[in-house]
This record gives sequence, C-alpha cells and structure tokens, in this order.
Amino acid sequence: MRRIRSLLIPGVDTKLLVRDATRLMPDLTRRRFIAGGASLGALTMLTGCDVVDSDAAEDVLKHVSKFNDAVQAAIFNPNTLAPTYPESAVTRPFPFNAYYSLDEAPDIDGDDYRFEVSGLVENKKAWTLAELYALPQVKQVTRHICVEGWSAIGSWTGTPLHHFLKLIGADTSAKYCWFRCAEGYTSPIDMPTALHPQTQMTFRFADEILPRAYGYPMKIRIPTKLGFKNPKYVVAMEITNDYMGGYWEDQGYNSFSGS
Ligand SMILES: Nc1nc2c(c(=O)[nH]1)N[C@H]1C(S)=C(S)[C@@H](COP(=O)(O)O)O[C@H]1N2
Ligand SMILES: [Mo]
Repeated sequence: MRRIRSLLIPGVDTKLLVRDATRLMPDLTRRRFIAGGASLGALTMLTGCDVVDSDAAEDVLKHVSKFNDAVQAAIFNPNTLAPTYPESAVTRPFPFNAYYSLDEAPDIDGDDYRFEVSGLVENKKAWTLAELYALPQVKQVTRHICVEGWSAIGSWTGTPLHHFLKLIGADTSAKYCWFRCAEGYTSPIDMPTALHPQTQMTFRFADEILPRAYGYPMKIRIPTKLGFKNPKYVVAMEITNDYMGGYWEDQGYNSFSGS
C-alpha cells in the first residue's frame, strides 16, 4: 500500500501534501495524525484501504476518505501522462482480476451488444460493436496497478474517451462519467479524468480483440487510476452531476484513486 501510494502521486511535493492534508482532516484525525508524526507514511496509512481492522480505524477511514478525494483531486494535473513502455515490457500472461472467478465472468455476445449512452448528452443513440470498432483507435502500453498489491504492464488499443464524448455531444462541464458493466459492476469517473488524453475505450489487448478475461467487448482503460477504476464489460455510460457510487467506492475505497 505504501509503495503503491507513492507510485500514484509522482512529482507531488510530499511536504505540501502532508500540510494540505493535515488542514483538511477532521479534528480527531488531525490530532492522531500530528501525534503520530504527521509523516507521509502516516498519511499513507490513513488514506490506505488496509486500516479497517478496528472500529476506530474504520471511523478514521470514513472521515479520511472524504478529505482524501479532495486532496487527490486538487493535486490531479490533467496534463500529466502516465508512463508508457515498449511492447516487450508487456506482462505475460496478464492477470485476470474481478470479485469472482474467470468462469463466472460475463460472456457477452458481440452481435447483440449495445453500448447505451444517457444523461447530459445530445445524442443518446446506443452503439453497436461494429460502430464502435469504426472509431479512430490508438495503442497504449501502460501499467495497471491494483490496490490488492499487484501491478502489470498491458497493451491496450481503443478510442480516446474524450473523442467519443465530443462525438456524442456530452456536456463535459458535468461532474462524472458513470459506467455500468454487464454483471452490475459500476464506477464513477470524474470528468477531468474522463477527458485525460490517455483515458481510453478499449477494444483490443496486445493487438487481439479484447479477451473475455479483460472485459470483452469493451473496457475503460485509465492508466492514471487504480485498477478498480478501469471498468470491464462496460454496457452503459451516464453523464451526470450526481455522484452515483461504484462497486468498490461504496465499500470505502476512494473514488479519486489516482495520480
Ligand atoms: N466489470 C468489472 N470491471 C472490473 C472489475 C470487476 O470485478 N468487474 N474489477 C476491477 C479491478 S479491482 C481490477 S484490478 C481490474 C482487473 O482487470 P484485468 O482482469 O484486466 O486485470 O478490473 C477492474 N474492473
Ligand atoms: Mo483491483
């Protein structure tokens, strides 16, 4: 967790981060934090997701979760790019991960598939896979980091989400792009992240049609975010100002969760 967090905030002045975070903390948390030395390590512990052992820790986490989103959003620079790698660096086999095993993963029929669009957009037409495949695509080799303590480099090809948002006339002053997946998984993505140049509607992994394991037919690949903010088997998107929650977000993980 410590290592992951420090990976996530490259270029951030840790002293400033600690100072700003301290200001935003609820009183009780701040007192404990200062008593604990107000270090980045302590902040990491507070903002991490592995401190939920006791009731006290859970309480701290709930408070901290709020300020952590604010802190992280404040230091998010939409122009900072996630590192990219040569194709030879791709992790093979690339891990499968979900809250269930692979044999229970959605098995989507590409012919029946429709990507539904709703909320604050001009064109609410549903998209077939053939229509999506016809969109301009780019390839990106980036690192996927999971809160469960593993990371892997993958090669993802697809359409930049900002391009699609423009195409459908999405209100990009709205707060969120909220995604829903075939099995019910959900995740809200803040608009600056949705518009980030590397955020991608992904259709291919390592040049092959996206396999079922990694989210066939479409996942949203966000290299500036933790793995759980990369929804697979995506079937719907809503542009909204409402915070509509998400599978892991509802269980206490920070919605921002990124660099
Ligand atoms: N629909 C859906 N998307 C999901 C998940 C899931 O359970 N269901 N798990 C998330 C988590 S926690 C991770 S780490 C990545 C794993 O993606 P991978 O199987 O391509 O490694 O998918 C994310 N997106
Ligand atoms: Mo994850």
